[in-house]
Amino acid sequence: MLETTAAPAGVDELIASLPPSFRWGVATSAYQIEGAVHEDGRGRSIWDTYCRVPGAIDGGDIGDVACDHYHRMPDDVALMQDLGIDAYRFSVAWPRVQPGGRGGVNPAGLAFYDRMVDELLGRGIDPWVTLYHWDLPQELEDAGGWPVRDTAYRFADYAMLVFDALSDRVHAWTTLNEPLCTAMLGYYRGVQAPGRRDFGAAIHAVHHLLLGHGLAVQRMRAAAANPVQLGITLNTSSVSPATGSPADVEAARRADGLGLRIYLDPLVHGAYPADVIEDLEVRGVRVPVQDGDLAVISTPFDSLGINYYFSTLVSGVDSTGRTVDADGVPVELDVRYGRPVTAMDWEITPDGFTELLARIGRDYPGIPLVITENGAAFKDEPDETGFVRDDDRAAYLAAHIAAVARARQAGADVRGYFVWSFMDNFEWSYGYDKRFGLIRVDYETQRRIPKHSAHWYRDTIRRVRGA
Ligand code: IFM
Repeated sequence: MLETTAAPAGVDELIASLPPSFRWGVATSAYQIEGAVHEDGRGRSIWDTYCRVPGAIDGGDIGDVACDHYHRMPDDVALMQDLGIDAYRFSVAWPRVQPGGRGGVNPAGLAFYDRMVDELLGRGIDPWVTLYHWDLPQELEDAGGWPVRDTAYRFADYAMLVFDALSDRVHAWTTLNEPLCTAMLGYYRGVQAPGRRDFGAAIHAVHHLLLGHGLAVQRMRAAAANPVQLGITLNTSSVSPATGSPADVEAARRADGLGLRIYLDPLVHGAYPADVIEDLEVRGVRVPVQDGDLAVISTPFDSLGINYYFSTLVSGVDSTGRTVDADGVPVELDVRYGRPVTAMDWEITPDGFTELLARIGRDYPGIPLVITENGAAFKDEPDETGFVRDDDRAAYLAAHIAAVARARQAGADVRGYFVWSFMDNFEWSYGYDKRFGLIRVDYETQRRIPKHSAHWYRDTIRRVRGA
């Protein structure tokens, strides 16, 4: 927990320095809030399957009901309006719109998002659509999932079903949320759906995710009848070596390569980084690039979404002094800074956020940035009315928004900020125990109760706007 609730000197001034044009929002994703997994023809996703693997999710939780947002959407949008946000970032559930991941559209599933867009616009909130936030149709996983090239083409087809239906009213489009999690946590570490543990498959997934992004951007751009903002969202952290030793410096280089540059270099520069390719060769893995792929992947896009939670210190030496583990894999260990942590046990490192944004601005210039997620889980303790006095969350948000303002002063072109998350929700393999919301959800009754941080966020937006 944070040791103090008082904002460090300068935080308020930094936040107040953000311009009136800065966009403020909140974010969620479909599987984490919607529930209604069997309704209106929705197909099965890899998360429906994964949640039923014994031991995969803390407490055996599943997303079948989640926040019941599918049935409560208009009330939830009304609560968003109370926050005074400009924009709401949500994801579309692929298996709702195209149940088996291929073929025609499921009109009943698409209608939910159509209604939501109208509801948002009616309340003066700009809809920001993310097309893929991890809920791959199970049938596509059965056919090989993201490690298989065909999935990239299936994704572009699905993207067009949604784009054709909503782009008359939606201008902000994100293809993928956090491809690193899909590839590395889903196909290598096995801690997210589909729960596989195959490093080579994960690297193939990286390439096919990027290819799917590029194909979708090309087709959306060609079809756009109105001005659109097309982008992708990456989760990133600022990586530093634990010490100046060559082993630690090398480990930090490798972590940065697989954490950030393997995505941004092909997206922006049209090539995978040479050192990453060498690291992969050492591990017997090749990126499955075919002729023309890199031109597709580096199709220009308009906005880069950054999701930031913490920075990392890395060591290349394990506790026994080895630099390579028993499987021949170079050691890469996270080391503590010794900072206070959130309920996720993530260290609170807003300074790393400034460094990261300034560095992205320098190494990948000319691309507007938007913070598409930032926020924190804390051990919320509601009073007898259900109200949560979450000074810790408000302090976390203040420190990180100030870090964004500092990065802007250092030259990073950051244009907006979305809190993760609008409301408490299903935190993947951690289940419902980890609460990130501005709004408390009482899962017994589905009652929504704005926390102190929700009031703080609303007041902050007002202050910056000078309203
Ligand atoms: O809840 C997730 C979200 O789905 C993706 N980004 C990180 C969040 C917190 O872990």
